[in-house]
Amino acid sequence: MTSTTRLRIAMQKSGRLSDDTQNLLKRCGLKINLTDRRLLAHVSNMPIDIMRVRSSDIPGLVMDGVCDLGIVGDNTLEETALERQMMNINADYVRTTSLNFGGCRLSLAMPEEFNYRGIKSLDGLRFATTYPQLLQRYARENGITVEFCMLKGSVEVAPRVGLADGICDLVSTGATLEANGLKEVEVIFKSKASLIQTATPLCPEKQKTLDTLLPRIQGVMKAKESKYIMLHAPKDKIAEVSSLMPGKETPTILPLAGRDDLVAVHVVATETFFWETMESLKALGCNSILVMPIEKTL
Ligand code: PRT
Repeated sequence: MTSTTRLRIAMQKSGRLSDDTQNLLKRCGLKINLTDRRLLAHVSNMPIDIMRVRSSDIPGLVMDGVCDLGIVGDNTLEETALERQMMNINADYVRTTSLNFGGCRLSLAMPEEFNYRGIKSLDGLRFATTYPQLLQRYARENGITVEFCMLKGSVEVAPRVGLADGICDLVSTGATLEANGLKEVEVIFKSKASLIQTATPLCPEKQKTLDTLLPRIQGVMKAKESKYIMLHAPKDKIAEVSSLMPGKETPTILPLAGRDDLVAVHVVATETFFWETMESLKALGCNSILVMPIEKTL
């Protein structure tokens, strides 16, 4: 159990999630020096400590109450939870919020020349993986039996060296599979980073800190997905222009100094704003179309 009233957050020390996590915390206004080698970094302007560890250790640290919160991939989280359940170790946690980075999928991949005829053609085969629990659960749910060999890295080489028939590994672009002569045949789990929290209620001081931090995290996430759109539109085309705007937000219509024929239209779009929409707006006589990133929103 953590001994202080400072909120302790576990994050990946170095790897694919560490930069995004660090940026998120900084954009939430946390003043923190993560450049030195200390594993426990103090946030100077909020009662928060950041513990920098391996990603695979984060779920256990949160489930055991050593850290109050953790930022980790759903793949690691689910694999750890299944492993602990199997060993009768506490696997409780709360997913506080899903984050919009670290996206990937856990997939089954076979050598290019493998004749894939659906999931049943994988029955009895052997897979190299870092995720044996997720693999076994998927096999059970699909009525097949698979063997596995545990590899923590370079999983992709296993079929080539005769260690396994296929692999069960994370994929994002698919370039690694292609480079190793493998084809993706089944997606078994979709993953993103999540903010997780210990299942034990926090003391009032820590809860107060979390109540301040969480809306900031959600604001940063929302801002990342949102765009501020500004344009000049013909006054008699306001209805058509508004109907082209993405999202449910009502645009703000403002007069333009010295122009009776044009108005300024401003809107925050939480959905993708496509080139096609810009071209349609232009065809309606709109000009000075600006699409800008939003830094924060509350
Ligand atoms: O910190 P620790 O060493 O314990 O964890 P780790 O070894 O899993 O760290 P890291 O940094 O490799 O991954 C951290 C987390 O990033 C993962 O748990 C996922 O939640 C997420 N993530 C997102 C990925 C990928 N995308 C990803 N593409 N993790 C790994 N990969 C690897 C994959 O294993 C394969 O080797 O990238 C390769 C495939 O990438 P593509 O783009 O070629 O398909």
